Amino acid sequence: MMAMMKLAVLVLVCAAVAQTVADAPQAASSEPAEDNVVLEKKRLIFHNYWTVMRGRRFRYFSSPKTWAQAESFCRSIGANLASVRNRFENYKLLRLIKKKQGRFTPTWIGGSDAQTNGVWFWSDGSNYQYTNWCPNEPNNYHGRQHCLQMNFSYRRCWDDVECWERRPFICVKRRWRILG
Ligand SMILES: [Ca+2]
Ligand SMILES: [Ca+2]
Repeated sequence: MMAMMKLAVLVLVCAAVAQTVADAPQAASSEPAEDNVVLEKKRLIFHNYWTVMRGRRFRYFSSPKTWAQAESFCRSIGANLASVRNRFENYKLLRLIKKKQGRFTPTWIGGSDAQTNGVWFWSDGSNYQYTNWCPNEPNNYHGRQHCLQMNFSYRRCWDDVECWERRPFICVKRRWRILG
């Protein structure tokens, strides 16, 4: 019983200390308010370049890169190569390519089966469920096609292709990733 009481007192003391510690930084934190204004401005400027779609933001980059270079570039701005989760997103990304490029052109998105042939992943960790493969694709031609291009052929469908090919690409950001 005594031990229980001691424990209860200890818990109370710890709670009081924790509260004091929690209060302290707030009292001395007038600085971050200004930072938040700057951050908000940057967010707004940055936001204009991105197409918002159901809580995610997409951006087309026209300068051709290899798949790995493109993914690396997307990561450098806090994004990944785009995952495509459904038909609506696929359609909207095709329109985005057309709008930015002036024509339909094969474009990297974030699908890859480089780890194990035939097992596809999205580089942003999304579940790989929806697909829009062209007929007879992915064919892993010559055993060396491990990266996913969309907008292939007149059907504007998906094709697996050699990762070292250079393509324009689309990055995606989750909504909560404000900067970076
Ligand atoms: Ca493959
Ligand atoms: Ca192929």
